[in-house]
Parts: sequence; structure tokens; C-alpha cells
Amino acid sequence: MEIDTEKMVQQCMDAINEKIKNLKTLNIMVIGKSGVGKSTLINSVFRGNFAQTGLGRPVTSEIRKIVKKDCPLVIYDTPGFELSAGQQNKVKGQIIDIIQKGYESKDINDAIHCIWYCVNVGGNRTFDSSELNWLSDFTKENKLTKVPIIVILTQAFPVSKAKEMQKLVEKENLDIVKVVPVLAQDIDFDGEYVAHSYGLDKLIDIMVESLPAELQNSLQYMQKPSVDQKVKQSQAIVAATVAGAFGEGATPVPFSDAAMLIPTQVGMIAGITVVFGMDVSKSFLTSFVSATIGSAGATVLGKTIVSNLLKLIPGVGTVAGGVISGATAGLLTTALGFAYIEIMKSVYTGEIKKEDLKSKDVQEKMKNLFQSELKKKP
Ligand SMILES: Nc1nc2c(ncn2[C@@H]2O[C@H](COP(=O)(O)OP(=O)(O)OP(=O)(O)O)[C@@H](O)[C@H]2O)c(=O)[nH]1
Ligand SMILES: [Mg+2]
Repeated sequence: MEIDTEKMVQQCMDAINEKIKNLKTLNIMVIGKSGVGKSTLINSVFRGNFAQTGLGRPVTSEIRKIVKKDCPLVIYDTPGFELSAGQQNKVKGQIIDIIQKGYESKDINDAIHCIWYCVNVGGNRTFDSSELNWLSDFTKENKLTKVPIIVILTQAFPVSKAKEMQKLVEKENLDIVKVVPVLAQDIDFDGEYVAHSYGLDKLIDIMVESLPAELQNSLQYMQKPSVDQKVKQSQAIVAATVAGAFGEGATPVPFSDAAMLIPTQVGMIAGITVVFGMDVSKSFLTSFVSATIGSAGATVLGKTIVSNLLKLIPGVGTVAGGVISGATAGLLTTALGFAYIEIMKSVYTGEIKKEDLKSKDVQEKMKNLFQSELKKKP
């Protein structure tokens, strides 16, 4: 069984598209008074300028559903949310209705998975207790449906005021997941002073903790601020791949059939690419594959390449019996996964430009990354 670089890269591209298509839809309900910064927050957390794709489709008089084609994210926005006495209960009822319907559908793609309840910290606005009362009533109605509620203190500057408000909300002991202060965008005070955005990565941490396993990839695919969570989820993919394919009881792979490892590795690389939400081209993937497990045009994981690679793994240098054990195959796959995560991270943070992947420097870097991972003792 043989496979060449080009074929492997094509398989990666196909797997990436397939995985994106199969992502479950993450549904978030964003609640908060007009002007608190809901749209700004949504656009800072998720790629694709969600809150700017028009006003969304009105679901009720107060609630709009923002959908983007081929995107595993739906935002329910409440642009007209005011807390005038008459309106309070009406909107609450409408929101509960939507949650209830999703809950009853038993379809994960239709359920509301998370509520962002946004309260503005603002410069000199005073804290409005009616917001807390509304939230307190709402949590009671959410008793059965148990949608995780995150209270987000928006435009959280000055920090001291945000902290004060955080304590105030926490004191209420509401049935919520967390209170998190967030400044979604920098505030520039006439060039004299810049308050830097903060808290978005913390919000992602809380989301990761609150969402079920089936939605973690969708969240990572869409979220922008936390590269740490992308890395974490990618590492989990590597671990699951290796445990699944080469774990306890795995049959050794005959040396001549080293290409049998490829489909597993293709799935893993595709999974990591999706988590980073990055558009990768064939040439990008070709650069990575040739620098690590193959060389351009050559057969990937051909006998020679494998035996050369195996020499790098401590204690495996002399392969007996012409087979690759499950442990060795796992090691090879882990090294490949970790090297790919490093590259994705570097590209994501702008440390390396996508176009530079073909350059000699970066090729060398990838090769070294992979080989130093191989040399790590399990
Ligand atoms: N610098 C800075 N400005 C913000 C931030 N959040 C909101 N703003 C500003 O506050 C104003 C209102 O923000 P929006 O995001 O439109 O508020 P909204 O809650 O979506 O308002 P509605 O759609 O009317 O309900 C805009 O001028 C934003 O630029 C932030 O984190 N940093
Ligand atoms: Mg808005």
C-alpha cells in the first residue's frame, strides 16, 4: 500500500470540508439592553462579522435570529431589549418560548446552548437593579431547561468598577455559570490613554466548560480570541486519535504497510485545521506533509522514510520483526499532530505567514519540530 503526498493532501482537503459540513450548530442567545455592546461583543468573539450581516430575521418583535450560510453558529440577538415595566415579562416569555421549543425538538442543532446576559459597566452609568431582578426571575424559568447563563459585564472599564459590579452580581447567588467582565475592543481616550481589551479569552474558557462535547469543535471553529483553547482542543484530538487507532490492543502494522497509518493521520490533521478555523490551501498542506513525513512528490511513509523516521525514536531504532507496534505508530502520529499544532499556532498568531510555509527556514523549522517530538520519550 502506497500513497503519495499529493494524494494525502487531497484527502486532507476532503476531510476538512467534510468535518466542517458536519459541525453541529451552536446557538447562543444574547440578551442585554440596547447599546450595552452586544454586537461589538459578538463580532469580537466570533469570526465572520456576525452582527453586521444585516439585522437578522425577526423571530419575535424583540428577538432576531442571525444566521450565516455554511456557518455552525446562530445568534439570537435582542436589539430592542428595554426593561420598561410592560415589556419585561413579554420578552422573558418570548425567550423562554424559544428555549422551550429547542429543548423539546431534541435536536442539538435547534437547542439554545448558552445565554449571554450582558450588563453594561460603562463610564458613569449607575447600576440598574431591574436588570438583576429580571435575570433572577429568568433563572427560575430556566430551572428545567438548564441553559447555561453567563453574565457578561460589557465595556468593563474602569476595571475597579467592573470588579465592584461583579461582586454585586455574585452576591445574589443566582443560578448562573459565571460573571465575567469583558472589554471587547480597546477604548482610546483621545490618544492620551488606551484601555486595552480584555476578558474575551476568559469568556471562551467559560464557554468551553459550559458546552457539551458535541459542540466543542463548533465553538473552536468559530471563536477568535483564545488560541490556548484551540491548542487544548487540538491536543485532545491528537490524544483521541492515537488512543482510538493505536491504543491498547492495536495490531502491529507491517512495515511495508506503513501507509496504513495515513488515513488516521489525515483525520487528525483535518480535525486540528477545523479547530483553528483556518483556511488552508493544498500548497500549505503539501509544505507541511513534505517537511515532516514525506518529501514533495515522493511516496509518503514509504518504507525508507519510515525506517529513517523510526531511527529517531529512542529505543525503536532497531525494528525487529518488520512491524511497527501500536505504541510506535502512536508516537509517530502524536509527533505529527503536535508539530501541526505548533505550525497552526504560529500561523494563527501571525508569527509565521501562510505564504512562508514553503520557505527553507520554515520547512526546516517544521522538520525539526516533528523530529524533536519524535525524540521525546513517551
Ligand atoms: N471601545 C469600545 N466600544 C464599545 C465596546 N462595546 C461597545 N462599544 C461601543 O458602544 C456602542 C454600542 O455598541 P453595540 O455593540 O452596537 O451595542 P448593542 O448592544 O449591540 O446595541 P443594540 O444593537 O442597539 O441593542 C458602539 O458605539 C460601540 O462601538 C467595547 O468593548 N469597546
Ligand atoms: Mg446590536
